[in-house]
Amino acid sequence: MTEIKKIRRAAGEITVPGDKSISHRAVMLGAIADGTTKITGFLKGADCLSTIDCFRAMGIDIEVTDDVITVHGKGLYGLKKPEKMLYTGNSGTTTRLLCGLLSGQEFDTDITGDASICRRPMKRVTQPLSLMGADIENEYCPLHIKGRKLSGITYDMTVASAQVKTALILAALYADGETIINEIEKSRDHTELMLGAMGADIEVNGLTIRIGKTDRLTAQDIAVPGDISSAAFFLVLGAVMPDSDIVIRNVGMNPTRTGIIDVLLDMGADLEIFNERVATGEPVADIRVRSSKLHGVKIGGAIIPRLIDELPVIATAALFAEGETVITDAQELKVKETDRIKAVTDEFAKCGADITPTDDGMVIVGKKPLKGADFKTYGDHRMAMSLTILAQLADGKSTLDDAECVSVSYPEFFEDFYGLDN
Ligand code: SPQ
Repeated sequence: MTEIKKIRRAAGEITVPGDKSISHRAVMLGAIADGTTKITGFLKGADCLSTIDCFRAMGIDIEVTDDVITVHGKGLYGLKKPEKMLYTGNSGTTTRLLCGLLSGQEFDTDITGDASICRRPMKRVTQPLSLMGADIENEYCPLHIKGRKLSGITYDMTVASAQVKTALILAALYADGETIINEIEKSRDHTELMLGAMGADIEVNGLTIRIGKTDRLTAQDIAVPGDISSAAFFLVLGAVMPDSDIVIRNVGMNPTRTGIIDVLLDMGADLEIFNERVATGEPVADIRVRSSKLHGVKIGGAIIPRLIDELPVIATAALFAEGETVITDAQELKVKETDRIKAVTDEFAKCGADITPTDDGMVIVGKKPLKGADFKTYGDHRMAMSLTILAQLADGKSTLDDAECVSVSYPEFFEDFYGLDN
């Protein structure tokens, strides 16, 4: 149990660690590109380190120094059969993207992860991949992937998921003919951007992606921007804590990820976005946030995939907003590291919050008096960080059962957090 210490005010400057989604993709695509990929700003969180381990186990030489990750790519057909089962830790992204990438290889692979990964549904990737000819045993980890010849398909997605989309895109690189994917809502598009820059045969037109069989990817150096999903905790902290003023540097502003900004502005947050620029094809900016008077909002529809990972911390902001916040269309929260609808509502209710779970989201009535509590994270990094912010404005002492789980996406979270106390 770790006590969550309270800070007096949140003020100063921070640079959040690299984007998790982009870091995974940089290693994966670097491994199957021809040439050397130098990655700066890489997130050395547990999930991305699991991706590195998996590719090393498939014969890819990856050097890790303080500042740079160097991936010595072996081309599209250069991976070798791992000697033992690949272990993806807590990372849904690693597990699901590997399903797509490994379906079309000339060898079989076994994959598993931790207890949380073994509970997360894999049918959402194995089922559409099977339409391309993939042969993956089991709907939950451990999975056995039999390398097969794949054929292109036209696939209408049934869920707004970048992991499903990317698994299909990676398989399509190896498939005969063309693959067309129609998304139902736009999800994060880092794979499409990176593959385009590496010379893949890929075209995006609104919600439709076309991928042709690709002979060669050309390695590119990649500067990973700061993760907006990590910046989200400080955006909410700055908005809800009295007398705060935080500048967050180098935040990735890809429009498929900026739903948190739209919602906070809609809630009345005092945000300033400046120094806008582009780094390796991804928009980046600095953001200043100051104490704000928030009010409740409705969040649902097409914005949900653009902020799905930020919903626990958006729910935290709603606790301090005047009136009601209603979150709908977010049933995907149930299949994350834990069921985030249940985890958020159960834990927030412990401290007296007025919060009601629904089948596809939650309803929160803000400005209720909150008291500290002994919180459970369910091993979920985003729960741990959201609860740390909630605890700042709750009366009395709060603890976390597993503060260490922040290392999945933000190993230095507590250092950065307490560093703002001045
Ligand atoms: O990798 P993992 O464990 O699935 O991580 C999460 C997170 O909160 O960090 C989800 F639990 O992020 C996913 C995100 O929810 C990362 C991701 C990606 O990099 O493609 C896509 C989203 O998942 P999905 O299921 O909507 O495709």
